[in-house]
Amino acid sequence: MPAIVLVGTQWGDEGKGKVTDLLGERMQYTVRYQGGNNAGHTVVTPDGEKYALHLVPTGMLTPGCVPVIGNGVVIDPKVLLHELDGLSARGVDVSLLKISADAHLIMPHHRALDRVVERYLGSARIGTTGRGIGPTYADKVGRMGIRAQDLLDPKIFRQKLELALREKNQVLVKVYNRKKIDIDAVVEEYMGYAERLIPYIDDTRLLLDKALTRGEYVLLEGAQATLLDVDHGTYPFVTSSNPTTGGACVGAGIPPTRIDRVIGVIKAYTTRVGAGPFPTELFDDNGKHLLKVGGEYGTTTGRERRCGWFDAVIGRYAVRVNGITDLFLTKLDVLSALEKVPVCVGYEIDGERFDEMPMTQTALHHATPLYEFHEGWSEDISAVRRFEDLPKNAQAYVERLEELCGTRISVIGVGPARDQNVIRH
Ligand code: 2SA
Ligand code: GDP
Ligand code: MG
Repeated sequence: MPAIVLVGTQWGDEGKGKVTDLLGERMQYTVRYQGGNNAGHTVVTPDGEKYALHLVPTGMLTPGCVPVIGNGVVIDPKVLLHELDGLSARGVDVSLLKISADAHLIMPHHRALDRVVERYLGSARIGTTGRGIGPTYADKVGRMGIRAQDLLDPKIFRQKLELALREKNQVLVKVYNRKKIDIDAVVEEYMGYAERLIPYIDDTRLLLDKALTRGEYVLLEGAQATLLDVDHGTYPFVTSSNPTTGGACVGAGIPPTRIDRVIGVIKAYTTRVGAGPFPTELFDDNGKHLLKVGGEYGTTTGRERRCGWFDAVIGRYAVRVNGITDLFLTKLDVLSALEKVPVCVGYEIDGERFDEMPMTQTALHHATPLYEFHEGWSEDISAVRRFEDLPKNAQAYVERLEELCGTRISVIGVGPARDQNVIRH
C-alpha cells in the first residue's frame, strides 16, 4: 500500500514544497488533493533554482514523476496555463500532467465574490488570498459548480454558466453593487483554455488505483494545513477545503486502506497568514526576528506572515487528527542565535489548564500560552547533516518537541535547499 500523505500541521507554509520535492525522487505520482492557487510552495532544487508553485503538484519538478491535480482541487485555468508556460520556459517537462475530470473550475464570478465579500466583512474578514477559493467550493457543495469535464462540451459549459450566473449576477449587482459578468465573454475565454487543457483531463482516480495496484508510489500532497481545515481548523478563519489526511482520500479518490504513512510537516516555530486566533503570536522584537530570519512572506500574495513560538498543543492536535506517523521538522536553522527558545506546552484559559485544543473557538481566543524555556544555541547549523553534530541544546530542543507531540521527528530541515536536512530515521 505505498500511498503516503504529506500534511501541514500548523497554519501552512511549514515547508511542504521542499519536503514533497525531496520525497518526489522516490515517487511515481504526486497528487494535489485540495485547495487551488491559494497555495504557495517554494522549492529550491540542488542546482540552486528556486520555484514557487501554486497549482501544480511539486512532483512536476521530478523527471518521470506523474503530477496529478485531483478531483478535490479547484482550478483557475488561466493561472494553471500561466504556471505551465512558466515552467516550460524554464525547461520543465509538463507533458505528464493529469487533471481530474471532476475538479471544479474557479470562474470570474468566484474571484469577484471572494474579494467583494472580504471587503464587506470589514474587521470580520478572513484575510483570504482573494483567488476565489471559498466561493468555488461553496458552489461545488451547492451543486452549482462547473467542472473540468464541462470544458469538453461547449453547450453544457454554457448551460451551467448561465445557471450559475442567473443567481450570481443578481448577487454581484444587487447586493454588492458590482458589474454583472458577461456570459459570452466568459464562454469565449474558457473555451480558449479548454483547447489547451483538454489533453491533460483524465479519470485520475482510476489512474491512481491502477498505479497503486501495480505497487507504485503515490504521494498525496497537502496544501495549507490542519488548522486551516474547514472542519478541524480555527473556523471560520480557515480555507474552504480539507487539508487533513481524510481530505486526501476524498480529494484524490483513493480509499484510506491504501494509505501507508502520514508525514506531518512542522515548523520549528509557528506562522500564520490571514486573520484568526494564534495563541503564541509575538508582537515584539522576537516576532520581527523570526519574520526576518525565516523570510516569512506569503509565497502567493507576498503578505507578511504573523510569527510566534512553537505550540505543542497544535503539534499534538495535528498528530491526532491526521494520524501522523513521522514528523519532518523544518527551519530549525532559523532559531540559531536565540538565547532562550520558548515552547508552548499548554494553555491557560479562564484559570483552567488545557493540554489539548479547547473544544470551542471562544476558548481558543482566550488562550494564554504556558511556556517552557529552552537554552538556545549560537552556531550556524545549516551545514550539519548528522543529528549528533547539532549543538547539544538544539538536540534537546528537537527531542523535547518529539516528546510533546508524541511522534518521532524523522527529518530536520536546516536550510531551504533539497539537501539541507538531518535525516534520523
Ligand atoms: P483562502 O484564500 O480562502 O484559502 O483563504 C482562507 C484562509 O486560508 C489561508 N491560506 C493560507 N495560509 C498560508 N499559506 C497559504 N498559501 C500562501 C503561501 C499564502 C500567501 O504559501 O504563503 O501567499 O498569502 C494559504 N492559502 C490560504 C489564508 O491566509 C486565509 O487565512
Ligand atoms: P509550504 O506552503 O508549506 O510549501 O511552504 P512555503 O514554501 O510557502 O514556505 C516555506 C519557506 O521556507 C520556503 O521559502 C522554503 O524555501 C523555506 N524552507 C523550507 N524548509 C526550510 C528549512 O529547513 N530552513 C530554512 N531556512 N528554510 C526552509
Ligand atoms: Mg506556502
